[in-house]
Amino acid sequence: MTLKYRYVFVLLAGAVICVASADDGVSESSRVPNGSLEQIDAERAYPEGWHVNGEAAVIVDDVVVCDGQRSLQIIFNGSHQDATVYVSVPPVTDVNKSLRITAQVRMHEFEGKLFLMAYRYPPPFDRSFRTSPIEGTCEWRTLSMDVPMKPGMTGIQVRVVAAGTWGRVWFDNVRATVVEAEVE
Ligand SMILES: [Ca+2]
Repeated sequence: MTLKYRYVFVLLAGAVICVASADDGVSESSRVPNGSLEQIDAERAYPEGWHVNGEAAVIVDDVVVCDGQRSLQIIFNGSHQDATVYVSVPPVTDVNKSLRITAQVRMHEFEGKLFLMAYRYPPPFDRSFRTSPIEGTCEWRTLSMDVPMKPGMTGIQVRVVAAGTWGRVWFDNVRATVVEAEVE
């Protein structure tokens, strides 16, 4: 191998490594573990760190994705159903900060309510945080809300909630980034 070709090889190897780390879908600044939904718990066949409640079917989708190779799809079949898909996020100790929670969502003929929700742990929960509900059909778009920190917090539970009768909902790339808290 000549020096010139070795140089090209090193460049190519570097590019492959960059692509592999970008596939993760979560930058260093996001505090949501496995927010990209890419890591699958083999025993549960479900994204690591994520849990689900409710009657609606929630499946790992490897075709319709926003980032990487996986999203979660929630399917409604005509009767009223709901699904709450949730993850625990570590808090920020600085009470002058907020966590900005964002998720990419997509809908197809969804009749119901889709929104993000968050609770500040530990209980009792003084208040909940949620985005305005959406429905209908849309390509990938961002839902976002800010959750201010308070003293003694042990974590935040971030929920993607869908309740409805018909259609399909996808979400991917759930993130929590630290921002300055707005003065209330
Ligand atoms: Ca993904």
